[in-house]
Amino acid sequence: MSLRLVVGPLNYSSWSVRPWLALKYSGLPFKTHTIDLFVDPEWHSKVLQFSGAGKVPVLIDDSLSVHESLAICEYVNELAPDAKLWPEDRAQRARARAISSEMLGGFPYLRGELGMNGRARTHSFRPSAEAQKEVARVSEVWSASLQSLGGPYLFGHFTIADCMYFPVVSRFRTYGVELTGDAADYCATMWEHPIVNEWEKLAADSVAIPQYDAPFV
Ligand SMILES: N[C@@H](CCC(=O)N[C@@H](CS)C(=O)NCC(=O)O)C(=O)O
Repeated sequence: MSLRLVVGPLNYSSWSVRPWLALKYSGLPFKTHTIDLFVDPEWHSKVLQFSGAGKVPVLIDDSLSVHESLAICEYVNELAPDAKLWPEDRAQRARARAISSEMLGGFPYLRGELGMNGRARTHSFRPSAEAQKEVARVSEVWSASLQSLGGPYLFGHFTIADCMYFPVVSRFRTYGVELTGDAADYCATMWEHPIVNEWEKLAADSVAIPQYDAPFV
């Protein structure tokens, strides 16, 4: 086994951050290969060398190439079952998969209006009514899980569901989204996780993508 995770700049590439967190948490040795999306003139052809889908992340394991963030997290879970990246209880596992899939396919306004930019901050951002509804839905999803299992992570211990929702935690900080109760506590817990702290350092060193920084200057 020789794992290489192909990612975009981790400050911005929310889909890349998700399996990066899962891999880090798994304890499996892996290398990170960053392609400077939108900055490197060859970025698109470089991504295509790893996946015909033309998007990152991609996990390379010897001759195998796995694209799609959630599929990569599933593969990591199979390689490192001891990390228990999914809850052990079947019903909880079903719910963790459901809310992870909801993240993958949903929240278009949140994703569109609150682009991920881990090191940027603004307090003047006003989300649309649609984005506000999605923020409320995220809080509801978090609260239901935290109330059911008592936290501090969505399913008690850290799982793929936390990896899938972390970019939203980061967006809420970037855009000054005010949270209360369970949602606020959950975000505080995530910001204390050592792997999240490691991501913050990498995000700080990411290449700058001017069009993604423009709303903050
Ligand atoms: N559903 C995919 C989404 C991947 C995706 O959209 N990645 C972005 C970077 S965060 C990308 O490669 N963008 C380049 C492009 O769309 O050309 C996943 O979960 O991995």
